[in-house]
Amino acid sequence: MALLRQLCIIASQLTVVLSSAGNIWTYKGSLGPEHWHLDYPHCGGIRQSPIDLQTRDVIVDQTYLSPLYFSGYDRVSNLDYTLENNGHTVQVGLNDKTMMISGGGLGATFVAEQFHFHWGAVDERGSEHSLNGRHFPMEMHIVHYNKKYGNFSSSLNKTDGLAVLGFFFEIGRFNVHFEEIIEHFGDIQFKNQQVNIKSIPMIDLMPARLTNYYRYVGSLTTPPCYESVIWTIFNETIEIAEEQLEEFRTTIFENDRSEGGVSIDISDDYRPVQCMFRRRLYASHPSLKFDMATPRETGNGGVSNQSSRLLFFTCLIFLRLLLPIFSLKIAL
Ligand SMILES: *[C@@H]1O[C@H](CO)[C@@H](O)[C@H](O)[C@H]1NC(C)=O
Ligand SMILES: *[C@@H]1O[C@H](CO)[C@@H](O)[C@H](O)[C@H]1NC(C)=O
Ligand SMILES: *[C@@H]1O[C@H](CO)[C@@H](O)[C@H](O)[C@H]1NC(C)=O
Ligand SMILES: CC(=O)N[C@H]1CO[C@H](CO)[C@@H](O)[C@@H]1O
Ligand SMILES: [Zn+2]
Repeated sequence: MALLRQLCIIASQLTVVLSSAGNIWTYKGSLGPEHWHLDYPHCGGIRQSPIDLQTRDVIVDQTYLSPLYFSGYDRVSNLDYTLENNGHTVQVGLNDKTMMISGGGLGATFVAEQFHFHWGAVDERGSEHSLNGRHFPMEMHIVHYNKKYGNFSSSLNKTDGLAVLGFFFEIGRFNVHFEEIIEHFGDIQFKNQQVNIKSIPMIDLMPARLTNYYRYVGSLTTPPCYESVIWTIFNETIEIAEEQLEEFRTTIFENDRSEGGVSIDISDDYRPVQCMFRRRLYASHPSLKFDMATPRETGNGGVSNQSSRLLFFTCLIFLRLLLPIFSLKIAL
C-alpha cells in the first residue's frame, strides 16, 4: 500500500512538466512534501535531504574527517538572539555572526546563522534523518553559511554554500540549557511571533563529544530544497526530558494568532527520508560503521528495517523510471 503510494508520487513527479507559481508549503496534505517539487523543482532532485544513515555502507575516513574546529561557540554574545515561530519550526537567529566552524573536511570556514528544530507528536518520530531506519523524537539543525559568500542569502544556492550540523535528541534528563529557550515559548505560540532572548553559549546546547559524526552532501530539507548543504550528523545525542519535548508539541502553533479558530500545533515538521542515489555516506570513526545485525545498543525501540528496505526498492524503481528519460535526452 505504502509502496503503491510512493510509486504514484514518483509517477506524478515524472509527468508534471510545468510547475505552478506559489510559495506556500506544509508538512501535511495537498501542499505536503510529496508535492513540494511542483512549486519548487529542486525538491525533485537526486541530492536531497534528509536521508536514512545506513551504517553498514559507511566509508570511514579519519584523516579527512578530522574533528571540526569550533570558534566562538563557548562565548556569550552581547547581542540578543531572536527566537521566532515561523510557522514551520522554532528558530533562533544568531545575530552576532561570531561563531564559526572549519576543518573536518568542510574545506572552508562557515559562519553560524541560525538553529531550529524538527520534532514529532510522539517519541517514535520527529527527526528528519534516521539511523538504520530508526527515527529520534527530535533533531536540531545549526545552519552555517560559507564565509566567502558574505551572508546567508548569497550562500543559499551555492554548491558549497551551507554547512548544517545535525543532532538527534533522546528522552532523558531535564536539560537546563534548552529550558532557557523553552521558557519563552509562551511569547512565540503563533506564526510570525518573535522575542529577543539572552544569548546562550552554543557549546552548552551541544553534546560533549563532537568527534564522531557522519558526513554526506545534500540539500535544504524545506523548499526550495537547494542542493547546497554539506551535512554533518553527530553520533552523540542530546538528552531532553519528555515534559520539555511536550512544550514543543503543545505550545507552538503553525497558524497566525489572527486566523482564529482551532490552533494547529507544528509537531511532525519533518520531511521524509530521500533516496541516496549515487551519493556515499562517510564517517569520522570506525565505530560508526556497523551492521544492523549486531546492533550497538539494546532496547532501541522503533527500529524498523522494513522502512529501510521499502526505501531501497522505491529508489531502485525511481532510477529505472528515470533511465528511459536520460537515454531519450541522449538520443535527441
Ligand atoms: C548579501 O550579500 C550580497 C552580495 O554581497 C548583497 O548583494 C546582499 O544585499 C546581501 N544580503 C543581505 C541580506 O545582507
Ligand atoms: C555514539 O553514541 C552512543 C550514544 O549516543 C554512545 O554510547 C557511543 O559511545 C557513541 N559512539 C561513539 C563512537 O561516539
Ligand atoms: C530486522 O527485521 C528482522 C525481521 O523482521 C528482525 O528479526 C530484526 O530484529 C530486525 N532488525 C532490527 C535491527 O530491527
Ligand atoms: C546548488 C544549487 O541548488 N544550485 C542551483 C541554483 O539555482 C539554479 C537555477 O534554479 C540551478 O540551476 C542550480 O542547480
Ligand atoms: Zn532543519
